[in-house]
Amino acid sequence: MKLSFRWYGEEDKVSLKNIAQIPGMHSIVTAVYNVKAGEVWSRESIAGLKRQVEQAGLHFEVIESIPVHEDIKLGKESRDRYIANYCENIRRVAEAGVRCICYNFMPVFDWTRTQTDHVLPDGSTTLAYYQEQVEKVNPLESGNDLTLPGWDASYSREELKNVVELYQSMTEEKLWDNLKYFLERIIPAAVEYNVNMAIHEDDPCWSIFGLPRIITDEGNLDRFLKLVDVPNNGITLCTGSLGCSCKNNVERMAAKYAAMGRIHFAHMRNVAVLPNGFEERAHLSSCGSLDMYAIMKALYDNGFQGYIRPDHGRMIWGETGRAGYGLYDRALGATYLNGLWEAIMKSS
Ligand SMILES: [Mn+2]
Repeated sequence: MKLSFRWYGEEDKVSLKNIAQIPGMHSIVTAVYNVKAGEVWSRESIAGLKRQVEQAGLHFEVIESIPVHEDIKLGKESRDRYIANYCENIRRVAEAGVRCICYNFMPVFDWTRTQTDHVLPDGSTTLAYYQEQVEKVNPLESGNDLTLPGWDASYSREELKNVVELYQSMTEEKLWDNLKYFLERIIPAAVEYNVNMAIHEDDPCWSIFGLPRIITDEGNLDRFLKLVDVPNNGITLCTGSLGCSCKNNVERMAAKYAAMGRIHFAHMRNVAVLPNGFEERAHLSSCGSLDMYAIMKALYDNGFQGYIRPDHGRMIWGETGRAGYGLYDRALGATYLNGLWEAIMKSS
């Protein structure tokens, strides 16, 4: 495995220098952030990221993410232009040395939590999802001005309502059709430029506000991989996104898809599954519902050679900043993942 760490560019409070001091760190996971979804990234921006990452002694091999324009997910006629731009971005980052691209195919919302500062008993803060809070903020209900963290701030309240409404008549089957259309056009570019595409599961892995969601469980991941059945069409195994539903056996999925050579990237995060939702927890197995050792062992035993990053961390030791993406708890997570991997390797 190649240990990696997400970095939000120059605006990030966490410096590349600090990330490089985490033992065993290999790669930076980043993206060009100041370009609208669907547009082409400039070669200068990509080269600038590569230069900074390499100056810190790290590798520039993973992009998270190249966003998929909403018109592609909606299957609008304008999608062909955005798909052409997407292929051009694949080409440009590949030419800069990128080997793996994470993306998702979730309508409207990239991720949904109801709180980003839930206080745990030890005083740390974390992201959480409580069903009763979700129901209070349904954008389809007029007169509702509440928002959730993670919502795209570029949408006005009215625009958000409109785009959520557009999806109300879309079936999951139609979304599958639109995903297939997209993959059939981008995967050949990924093959040509020798890049692995790694779709991220829907987070959380169930429908909210009537939006269709399809990258949610083992049956759907099986179906996804068969849409374009080549190694470059793979997944990001996000343990927290899949593991927030008790129905998903993340360890079994890690073993199965690693054996197939289709996991190109792993997001390692522990969650506590609750009757009314879930809370993100420290990485250690005993802090949440997931057996992180068993998942790492499943990856190791099945020949996983891709990138791994500690996913979200709590805010600890007084750190402030982007919720889920502080330095300290993610660094603890990275060190824990290193320890698990070394122990698994030496005892195998
Ligand atoms: Mn993730």
